[in-house]
Amino acid sequence: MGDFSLPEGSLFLGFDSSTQSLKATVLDSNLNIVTSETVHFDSELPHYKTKDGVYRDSSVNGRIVSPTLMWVEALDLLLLKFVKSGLEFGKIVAVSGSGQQHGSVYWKNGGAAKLAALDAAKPLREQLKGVFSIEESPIWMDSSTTAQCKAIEDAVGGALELAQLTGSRAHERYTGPQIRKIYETQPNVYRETETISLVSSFMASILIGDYASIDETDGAGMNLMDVKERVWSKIALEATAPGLEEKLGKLAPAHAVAGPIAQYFVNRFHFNKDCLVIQWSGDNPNSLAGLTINTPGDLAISLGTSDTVFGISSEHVPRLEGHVFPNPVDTKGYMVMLVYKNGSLTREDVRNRCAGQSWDQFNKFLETTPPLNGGKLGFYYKEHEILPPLPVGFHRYIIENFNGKTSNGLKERQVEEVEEFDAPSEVRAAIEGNFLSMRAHAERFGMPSPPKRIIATGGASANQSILKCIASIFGCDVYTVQRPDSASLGAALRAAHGWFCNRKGSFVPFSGVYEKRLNNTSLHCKLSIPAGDPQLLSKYTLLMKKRIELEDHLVQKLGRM
Ligand code: ADP
Ligand code: XUL
Repeated sequence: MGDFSLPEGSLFLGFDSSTQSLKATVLDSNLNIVTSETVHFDSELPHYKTKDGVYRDSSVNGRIVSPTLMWVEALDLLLLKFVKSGLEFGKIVAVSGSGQQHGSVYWKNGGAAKLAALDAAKPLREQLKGVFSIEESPIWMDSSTTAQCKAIEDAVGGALELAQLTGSRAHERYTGPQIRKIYETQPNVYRETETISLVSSFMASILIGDYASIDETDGAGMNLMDVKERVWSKIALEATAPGLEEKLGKLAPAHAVAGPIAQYFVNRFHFNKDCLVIQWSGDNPNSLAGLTINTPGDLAISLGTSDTVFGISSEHVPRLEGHVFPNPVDTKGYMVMLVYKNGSLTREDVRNRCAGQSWDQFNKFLETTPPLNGGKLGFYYKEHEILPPLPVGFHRYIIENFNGKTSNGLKERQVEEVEEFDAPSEVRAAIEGNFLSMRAHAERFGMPSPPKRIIATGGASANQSILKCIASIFGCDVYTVQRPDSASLGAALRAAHGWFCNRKGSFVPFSGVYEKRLNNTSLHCKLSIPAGDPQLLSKYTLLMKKRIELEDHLVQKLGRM
């Protein structure tokens, strides 16, 4: 296995540039968390006037963007916070990061020259103002590209063909359809764009003072990459926009060095000039790394702005639902994932409407309502949902006399659509709905059922009442890690991994980096909630089937694709 010791006294820095905030975690050479910081966009950078870190454009159906410069200013601010807290920048030997997936940045002609000439006397924001051909980056919440998705799928021979080739059918938030829309609607802007970055490679570009490659894992979230070969797909590129390969640059594996840290950061923050920037990747892939998921039976559930379920797989089976990416810490395997747009923000909406804006009250309702909710099922789409592809809207049903007894056929049960539930039932319907849907789609996607265990992460994984519902509905133990931000932790771990690979001159197994240190507090997964009662599980199985029937019916009536 070789020597996996990290230099004594060294530090590893991992960022997470996500929808609502920029976070960072610093690990020491034993992979213990030394410090962390967050910049919350709405409250700490209020002059951008974002809500939840984004602009929802009411004039264009489904257009959701974020001001690109806000991400830059957040980096200025976060590094200043580290200066104030006395972080010894000179000890950081490698940096990496996570970006919200699919979001894209458009550099105007001349952008590279600006990046190379950053002046350490000035903040980044001042210097990067005006370098983007589009100032508002489309992000993963955007759903304005249905026409482009259809055109791309048609051009490559259908949705399943595109999934076979790139790992996913066309999705509105994916970068390829977003680029095609820009090419179609703003051809001049497309023409004057020198380089297109993902959020991940954008942030890495600032750190190296040059355009960083897109990494092979986050690159799979574009509908542009051949997921088996890990190269740009000529067919997909042609189906998207002319002259695109040139604007995307080369792909690089996630463990590769993007470049040495730019002189700007050496002069302004006293980083060591030998500090390496390891390729950034997507937030979900880095969470997979941060949770050290390496067993096919383990599933991770991330409850952040989006809700995601993911695990690993040794093969690529193309499907219309869900996504396949290259595993960011394995040169051959895959990562499989399902994504829900109505995650924390939709739960917050239910909390605000029904529980006086208080998680405590929300949890009280969860604890005092019975599992199965007396057959009350809800579908809450505050945003256009991805899975299933349904528009904004709330739908509530009661399955009469539902007691979950297996002897009665479901078909005989009466289902009534209702306008509202009482507040406690609404809270339970929202949470049970989240996880019944996740379980049904995960099973349909071929994910392990029941999973060996679930590791929960993201902001809402701090909520024990929610975790209890997950354990009952999935019928397995639920684990958590010390901190809910596995994406920045994973980025810091990948920084250490990339540093090793660079020292060795080739890929080394990721497990070598963390195996001996697994009991360290930052990596240690602890059992949070044991698997629920098996009888309750079989009742939930029946309720899940009913929910899927109702969902299929809604998709037929209202679905987008
Ligand atoms: P991101 O995907 O932007 O990184 P986070 O993982 O930081 O998001 O999660 C932020 C979300 O966590 C908030 O929108 C909030 O609703 C949710 N959250 C925080 N604490 C709780 C809690 N106790 N119960 C439920 N949700 C919570
Ligand atoms: C993944 C996705 C979201 C974003 C959130 O496909 O769209 O989970 O990565 O940051």
